[in-house]
Amino acid sequence: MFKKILIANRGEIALRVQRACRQLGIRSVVVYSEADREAKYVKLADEAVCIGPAPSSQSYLNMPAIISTAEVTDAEAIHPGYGFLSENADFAERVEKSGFVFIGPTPEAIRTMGDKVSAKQAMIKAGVPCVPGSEGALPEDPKEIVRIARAIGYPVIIKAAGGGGGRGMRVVHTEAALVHAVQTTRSEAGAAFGNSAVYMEKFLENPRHVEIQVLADAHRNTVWLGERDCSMQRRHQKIIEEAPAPGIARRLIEKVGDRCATACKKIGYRGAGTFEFLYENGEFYFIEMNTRVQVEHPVTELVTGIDIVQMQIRIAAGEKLPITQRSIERRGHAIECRINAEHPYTFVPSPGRITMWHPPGGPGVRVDSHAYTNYTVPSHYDSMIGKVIVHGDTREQALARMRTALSETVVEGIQTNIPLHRELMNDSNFEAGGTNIHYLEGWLAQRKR
Ligand code: MV4
Repeated sequence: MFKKILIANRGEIALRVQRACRQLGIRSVVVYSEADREAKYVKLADEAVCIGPAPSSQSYLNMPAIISTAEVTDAEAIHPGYGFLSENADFAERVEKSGFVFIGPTPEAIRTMGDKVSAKQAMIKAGVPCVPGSEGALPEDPKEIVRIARAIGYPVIIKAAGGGGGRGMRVVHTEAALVHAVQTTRSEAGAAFGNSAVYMEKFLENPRHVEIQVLADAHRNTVWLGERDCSMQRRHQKIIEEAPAPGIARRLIEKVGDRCATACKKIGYRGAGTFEFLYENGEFYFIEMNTRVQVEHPVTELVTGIDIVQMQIRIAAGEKLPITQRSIERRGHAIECRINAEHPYTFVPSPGRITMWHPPGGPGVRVDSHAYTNYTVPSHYDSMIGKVIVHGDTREQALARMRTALSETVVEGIQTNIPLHRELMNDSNFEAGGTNIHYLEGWLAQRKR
């Protein structure tokens, strides 16, 4: 096992990784920007090194600064968290070329999954069900493009190979609009991602976003840890996630989960990963694979009892997975609410000093946050300041625990989205379960203030 790990991230996930290291008896080094000097994980760190000014381009995205900090502190491995450099294949490669272990998949796997066309091709080959669409990238010939769209049937969606997470997409409803839409998406993709390749899929109108967590070790052992429903989102930012996904047949989930685990084995995947699916009319359709630990990983941890971040570290150290698929039992129901420093109605970010921070507690309640009373939320980064996660024997019990937890939570000095979560936990459609990816935006448009 490693003696020392460098944590190349900030906020709640830096604290989460620090805790996993401590529990494994590993010392950790945190790197931080000038804006994060007062953060909790910096104060709690075994070692902390300031690597640059507030803008992430000069700190959390500064590869030479991070790698040279690993060198001078004698760290053996680097955990990238989520966001920042976590899915940057060039970073993973530079980390390994410098003699450190990148806690994540191989650079090749990150690269394959980062290109959404090659990711989909790998999944089709590995037997994962995908959205019907073009075989690979679209050709230049307009006649060919029209033929492909006719075969799929309208509406179709044009997506950039270099996009993902909602960037670089365009829905097309008619043949008249098709060729122009492809051209526009191409040129936007070229400018935004340096890759003008685009592909086409059948556009699913009212799907849910359901994703499957996997773990794979370097010895070809792979498991899936169940699914998460992440449909409650606004502008591609998830705000509530839960496990299991309400109302989906267990047989079906098991079939898809097994396909994901088998696919990992076939492509030689290593580390933690997430298969993102759209779920509509009783069918799963793969869209993208994430090669990092995700914000919403705690709901899976609570229903399985498996520490995903510890597993990432143990896998990177070359250990065999200590669990088999048969040993994994999923118990009860978990819900996560992301707490953002933002106005609850306008969503305008609300950085500044937290004058009072009272996190909730009690049975089945977990809070992952780096915040504390008198902590100043910097304006330079994502507005998420923590997550409240609950677990119960049933979805009803989890909901009751979340309502109680949110009623106890006090955050003063800044605006947060806690009022929004309190309302949603009492919304009859959320209570019923199974709302789709468009539900929240519709609800917000109708909402009485
Ligand atoms: C889609 C889709 C409908 N049909 N693909 C958006 C994020 C990116 N990961 C893929 N996205 C979508 N792809 C087809 N063929 C609808 C979306 C989509 C979406 C997906 C997941 C969660 C929220 C979403 C919000 C809008 C659109």
